[in-house]
Amino acid sequence: GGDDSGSGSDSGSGSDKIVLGFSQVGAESGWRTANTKSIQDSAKEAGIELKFSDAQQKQENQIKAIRSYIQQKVDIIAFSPVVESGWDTVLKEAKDAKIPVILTDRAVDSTDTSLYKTFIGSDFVEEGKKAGDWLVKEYTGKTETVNIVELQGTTGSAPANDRKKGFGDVIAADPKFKVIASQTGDFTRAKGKEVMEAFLKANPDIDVLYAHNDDMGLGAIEAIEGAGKKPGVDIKIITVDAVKDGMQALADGKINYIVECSPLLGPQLMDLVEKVHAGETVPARVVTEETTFTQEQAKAVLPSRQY
Ligand code: GZL
Repeated sequence: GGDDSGSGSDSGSGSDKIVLGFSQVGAESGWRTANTKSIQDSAKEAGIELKFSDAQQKQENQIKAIRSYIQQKVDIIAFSPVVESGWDTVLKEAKDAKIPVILTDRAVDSTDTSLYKTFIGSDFVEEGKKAGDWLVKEYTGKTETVNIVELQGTTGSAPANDRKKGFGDVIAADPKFKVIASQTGDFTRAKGKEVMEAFLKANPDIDVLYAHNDDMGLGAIEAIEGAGKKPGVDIKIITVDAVKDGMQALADGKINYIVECSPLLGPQLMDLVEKVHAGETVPARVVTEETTFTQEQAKAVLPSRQY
């Protein structure tokens, strides 16, 4: 297919190799880059032939890529759905072509769970909850209003929907927490900076920023410093991911707390690919292990971080 970059570990004939077609969201963040590397390295390691495509965060490009994998008669299709809705038609085409599908990273809202074999990824509601829990603890005993602005991930994506929900459910317990502005920064630094500049212009007294990923938080830090305020001090910042640049900002005191979202799904994905290809049953849901980091913890682990 025209849009398939065809990169990956296709070394020679290897006719008995499993051929995996993977449609990636894009290259929007440090998390995504690490996720792509994990998938490519693990496919090589497992001797799986990987056909890989980058959709530049556009659903129609992912649908085109999946259709091209169906035409190429790959053994298995895996993808990270950029948004939750609009997948049933193309997933039915894969099912009719008898090509099993594995979801990674983000979920779809299809009610027909026969359309994919398993979904491996984080629990984003839990991630939002962890962010909210930290904030509640941070402001325990305080009574004055806490003005919060929120940089949401890609509109319609599972991480954006669920991180917003998890966080909102926790802070709803105390009326002093007020989300005074909430808008998408599309998981990118550039958009995060742009939206934070607008937030700062419209709201003179922001106490907290909750950003759905490190990259938007890092963009927001540039905007906060540009407005003559100290990130991590004048405005407390909570982000999600824990990629290297985010962890550095945490260690430097510009971010206050990071909820980890592991991008290293490659090894488990290849294991699931092999099992599904062999016709073995696999769990419908595989949840990734992940933790949280304070500024002190970031300083300690920074040297050993893989991404
Ligand atoms: C989460 C993943 C999100 C990351 C962002 O699993 O889908 O997309 O949190 C990335 O950094 O862009």
